Amino acid sequence: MELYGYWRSSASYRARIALNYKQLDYNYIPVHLIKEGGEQHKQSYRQLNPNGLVPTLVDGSVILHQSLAIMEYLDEKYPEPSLLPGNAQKRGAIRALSLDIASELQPLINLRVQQYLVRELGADDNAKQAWLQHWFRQSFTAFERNLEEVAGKYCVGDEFSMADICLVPQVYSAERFGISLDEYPLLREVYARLVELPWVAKAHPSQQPDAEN
Ligand SMILES: N[C@@H](CCC(=O)N[C@@H](CS)C(=O)NCC(=O)O)C(=O)O
Repeated sequence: MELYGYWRSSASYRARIALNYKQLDYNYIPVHLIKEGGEQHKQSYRQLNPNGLVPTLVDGSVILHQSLAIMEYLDEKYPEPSLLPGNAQKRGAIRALSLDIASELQPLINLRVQQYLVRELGADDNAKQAWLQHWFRQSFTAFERNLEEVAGKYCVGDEFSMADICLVPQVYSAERFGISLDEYPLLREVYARLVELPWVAKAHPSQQPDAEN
């Protein structure tokens, strides 16, 4: 399998954690999102992923974009250990928390959105930071409330799941953008537990071949 990704990309980070958790070997192919206007926009990459976003997973003749679709594909092909453990209620909660991050928060703070704010709408550093703060706060406040209902050792009960895979990279991004986590004690507690897991630690951006200082 081949995973096209970028070290600091949260969606690529999700796919890496899932692959590691399932102990699947893969070749990591870096796609630099900044250099030369962004390699994700090159024709050669867009043939694989017309959205011009990472990650993309290639598994033989299968070419898949969208990290959640990639995770569900891996889960169907390699069911153990499951990314969606538990009964229907738990699996519903896992999917809901995953989507809260992958569909509601991350798209608003994605690189291309930040670039549009700055380049097309003239946002300065303060305005861009206010944008990030606003969406992180709205999302993490709700995430904290949801964790109060469903968390155990991890996001949903005591079993590691896709929701945890979505949370870790988003907290990494929050820290990178200088977002305070003080108001989210449960989220911080779960995150601290998650980053100690070997399959999560191995997926950390700093551990990737394309990592920069
Ligand atoms: N929903 C997509 C999001 C993919 C995405 O937004 N990737 C970002 C990095 S985290 C990207 O490639 N950004 C490049 C850009 O904005 O130009 C997924 O989960 O795979």
